[in-house]
Amino acid sequence: MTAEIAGYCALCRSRCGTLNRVDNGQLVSVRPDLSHPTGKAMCMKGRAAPELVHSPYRQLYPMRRTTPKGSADPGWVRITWEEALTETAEKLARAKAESGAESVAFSVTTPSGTPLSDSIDWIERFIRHFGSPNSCSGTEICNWHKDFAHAFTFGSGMPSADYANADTILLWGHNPSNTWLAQANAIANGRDKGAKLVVVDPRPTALVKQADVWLPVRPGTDGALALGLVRLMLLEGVYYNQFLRTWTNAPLLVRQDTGLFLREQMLWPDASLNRYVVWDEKHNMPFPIEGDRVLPFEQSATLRLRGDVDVIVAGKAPTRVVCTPALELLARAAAPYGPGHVEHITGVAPACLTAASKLMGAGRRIAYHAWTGISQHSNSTQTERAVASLYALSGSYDLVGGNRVRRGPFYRPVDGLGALSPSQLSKALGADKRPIGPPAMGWVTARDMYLAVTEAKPYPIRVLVAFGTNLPLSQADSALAEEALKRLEFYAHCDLFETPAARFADIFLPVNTPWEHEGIRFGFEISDEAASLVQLRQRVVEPRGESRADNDVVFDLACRLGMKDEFFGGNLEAGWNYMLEPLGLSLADLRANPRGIKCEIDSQERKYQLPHHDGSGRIRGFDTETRRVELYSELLHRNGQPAVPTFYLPAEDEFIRRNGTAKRFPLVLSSAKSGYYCHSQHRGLVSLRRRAPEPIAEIGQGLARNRGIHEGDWIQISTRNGAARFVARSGRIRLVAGLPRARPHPPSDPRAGKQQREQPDLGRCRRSGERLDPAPLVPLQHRARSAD
Ligand SMILES: Nc1nc2c(c(=O)[nH]1)N[C@H]1C(S)=C(S)[C@@H](COP(=O)(O)OP(=O)(O)OC[C@H]3O[C@@H](n4cnc5c(=O)[nH]c(N)nc54)[C@H](O)[C@@H]3O)O[C@H]1N2
Ligand SMILES: Nc1nc2c(c(=O)[nH]1)N[C@H]1C(S)=C(S)[C@@H](COP(=O)(O)OP(=O)(O)OC[C@H]3O[C@@H](n4cnc5c(=O)[nH]c(N)nc54)[C@H](O)[C@@H]3O)O[C@H]1N2
Ligand code: SF4
Ligand SMILES: [Mo]
Repeated sequence: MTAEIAGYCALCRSRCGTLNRVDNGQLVSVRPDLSHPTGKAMCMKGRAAPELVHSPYRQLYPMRRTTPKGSADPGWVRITWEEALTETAEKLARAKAESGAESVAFSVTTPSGTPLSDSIDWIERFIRHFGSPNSCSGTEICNWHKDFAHAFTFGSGMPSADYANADTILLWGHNPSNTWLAQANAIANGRDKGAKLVVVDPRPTALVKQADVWLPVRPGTDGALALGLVRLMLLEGVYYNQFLRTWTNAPLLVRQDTGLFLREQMLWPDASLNRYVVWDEKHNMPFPIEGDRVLPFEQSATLRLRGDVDVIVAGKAPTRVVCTPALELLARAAAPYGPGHVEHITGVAPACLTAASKLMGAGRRIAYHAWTGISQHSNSTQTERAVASLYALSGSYDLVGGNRVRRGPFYRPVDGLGALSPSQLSKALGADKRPIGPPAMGWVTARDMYLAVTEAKPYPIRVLVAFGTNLPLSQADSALAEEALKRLEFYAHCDLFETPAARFADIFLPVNTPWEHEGIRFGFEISDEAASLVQLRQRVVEPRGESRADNDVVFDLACRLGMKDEFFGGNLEAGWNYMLEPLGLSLADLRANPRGIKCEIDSQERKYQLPHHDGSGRIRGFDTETRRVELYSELLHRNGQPAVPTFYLPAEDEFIRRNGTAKRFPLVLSSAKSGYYCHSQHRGLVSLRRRAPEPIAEIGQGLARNRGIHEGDWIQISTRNGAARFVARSGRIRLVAGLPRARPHPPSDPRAGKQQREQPDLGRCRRSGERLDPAPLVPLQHRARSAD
């Protein structure tokens, strides 16, 4: 029997609308559903879904290890789900009772590069209601800067780029043609309508080849580049003046003695309010303003934005204090980044900088996205601040053709946010070092988690439950990752395959692909039409073996651990209906409409300028302390961080500089995704592996020449932490339209000088001293233990 079932591919953030053909219970093909708002195209990964679903390498039964951890073979023996879940629940309950819920950590794979988007809300609910503040989910690598650090400037995560209606499309360390196909499609639409394209990327990607301006930045130096652009735009006066005055904290005065905003009661102690203070140029005096009331145009036009002013601060002895408008402080932070200095640090030629700034000025609607190119570096918070401040100068936030804050569909969230008590949250690993960073939300870095396992610092992590994740491969320091996984008292791992991480598990719980279970999606992000669609993805084939959905595992474990009420008596459908209720929908409605149902969303432009519902005359503003876009962040300042964007060298460069090892490590390494795979996955799918059989290192032509490396040679790359082999590809750098020929490779660390030619250690792993023999690669997920 053949059928074609509508759905969407959940393998990555793109969530492309699909039509899935099933023949006699087998998924045989997947093709784009052109009627779906994200269904204009599909990539090879999505098309390879039949190979994933029916892969002979999948693990289909719960298993328990029988050999010591670290053994090449875990000696899996098949057990029942009942045994597996009873034991897992017991271990969690015991650790919680003896050492607190914080002694149980969770490792959660990414919803942007796996189908975990089906279950992430319920998993987070489970973790929070269980009481653990320690969830390790790659936050430090790919979402902290855009989903959270962005809020230091705008009070929200980075909103969705509306490329299709933009005047300028800015891709900053983001390559959607490989990583987010529906957005690549929207970019093509925008380009067809005349949008200009600016790409900031060290590599000549496919989109770079179409770009109007390419900024080939030296990896990790994006902060200096963004500050260079801020400087240029301020100098040339091409910023959106009225937006800066009305909607950012540019005019608010900052006390130079404390770094805090000047407040009304500092000047007039008897004032009943304690508003922020600005300087009125017309009357040459300070006056107070509220962040969430709009000044009439004539008044805001006379606010001082540049230079210092002296004010008299009240007190026992009135004191003269120098104060500076926030914009001036931003301008001073950017001042050192003249074109020559920027070129020295970043390798980007001055002409490219000028060309880019022309496409980013006021009056242009700029849609941008900045992703892993920024976030994977240790300086990403400040880089994000610099890029966000640059974006603020354009005033494009929440404009059609800019970055859109769409609200809705208004379903009931279930992620359990707020369920963790402040005292539990304060125990998050790393909270002492990064109190307003990811630990404040219960997200911890892999490194902090490893050290809590191996050194019991600051307290021991005894148990780990992993929903996917392949820590030794996807996070830094594989050796430490393996050591930590080995030392855990108990480790339960949910996955489709026996991966290098799963090989350390005590209990393996087999989950299945999105084609084997239902999934629900509230909004598809890329356009108003997509954002309003609520869709229940149908089960397309029966679950293979005894595999289950992550949601089923979570609901079952929750009930065993006394969270039955929070998990709707263990009934996922009841939980989904609870989410749907405010929309006036039920699962039955969605099942009857497999292509989804359009729901109401709020997609008005500039929602920040709408009035509050309370009739007070106040406007919504931005969700920041000053209710304005924060060019100056007092919050960061109070937490010992720079209040205006500041460029730091990435930690590795800094380490090398301090320790004088530039001679040994003269080159810069960064990372990019393959369009054929997600992270460490999919290497066992033949149609994909055939296209990209080997790990690739792209190197500049100059470097290749210097080292005598030819296209296709196997090379070894060594860092302080280890070594790995790759096939060399020396990218062909093309002329960028209308601009001087860019350098083939951004200059490596200028301090390294001619030591560039020095050969690194070849042939041995630095950590283990083990010889790395160039044996042919085998798929990572190659160990089939059980069959259907
Ligand atoms: N095919 C595929 N798609 C995916 C994924 C996948 O693994 N495979 N993963 C998903 C996930 S989890 C994520 S987070 C997203 C990530 O999506 P992207 O951010 O688009 O992913 P990357 O390719 O890692 O990085 C984007 C670009 O940053 C550039 N880059 C590297 N270093 C720097 C730098 O220092 N500065 C700048 N400006 N650019 C730099 C790289 O050359 C690359 O072209 O993709 C999602 N989609
Ligand atoms: N060198 C390098 N390292 C990187 C990156 C890079 O580009 N280069 N990217 C970084 C980024 S952006 C991220 S987000 C992280 C990702 O890091 P991880 O989250 O560790 O991602 P993967 O390596 O793809 O491993 C995902 C695991 O989840 C399993 N899996 C897939 N689907 C499901 C499912 O539905 N349920 C469950 N339970 N398991 C499932 C897969 O089989 C696989 O074993 O890696 C980071 N590390
Ligand atoms: S881009 Fe590919 S993997 Fe991602 S959702 Fe679309 S078809 Fe699936
Ligand atoms: Mo990611």
